Amino acid sequence: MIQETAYVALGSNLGDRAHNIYDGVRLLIERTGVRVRLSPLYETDPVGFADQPPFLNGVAELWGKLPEPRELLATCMRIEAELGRVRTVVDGPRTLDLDLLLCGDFVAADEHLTLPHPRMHTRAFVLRPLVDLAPEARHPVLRATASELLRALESADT
Ligand code: PH2
Ligand code: MG
Ligand code: MG
Repeated sequence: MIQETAYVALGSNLGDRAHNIYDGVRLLIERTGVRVRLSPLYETDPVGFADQPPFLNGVAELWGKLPEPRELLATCMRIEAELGRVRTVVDGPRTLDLDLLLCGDFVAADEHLTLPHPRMHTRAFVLRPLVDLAPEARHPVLRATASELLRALESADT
């Protein structure tokens, strides 16, 4: 397989949030064997289901001989479960959420996997750290860079 770049969003709002995120990154490195860079982490207000604690959010860049996107998704879900995630309310509190944002130019839309992530361009808590890591990363469907998407979102908000 060729060298590829993927981006994974990390979010935590239960327990030791930074520790959960660093554990997630460590397990991503161990399980995929690729290089990982982590963005700065931001404290953010919950979007959607509002009655829950604030989140810590960041984005990881994975670079190397990546597993297939569906395998990478399965790896993310296993790591979430290992770090104690229990699914109760949709969008509710979690020890660690790992969302696949982009896998190179791969596009998918079925019941198991949607790539690019269907809400990434609407969420500042994803775009801000993505821009820190990779302002030129391109959304293969919207055909815009991460920094263009963040600018569009910020001007829509104000
Ligand atoms: N994740 C959600 C829903 N709402 N809000 C913030 N601030 N950060 C998140 O990671 C987040 C959210 C669903 O995954
Ligand atoms: Mg999520
Ligand atoms: Mg998720």
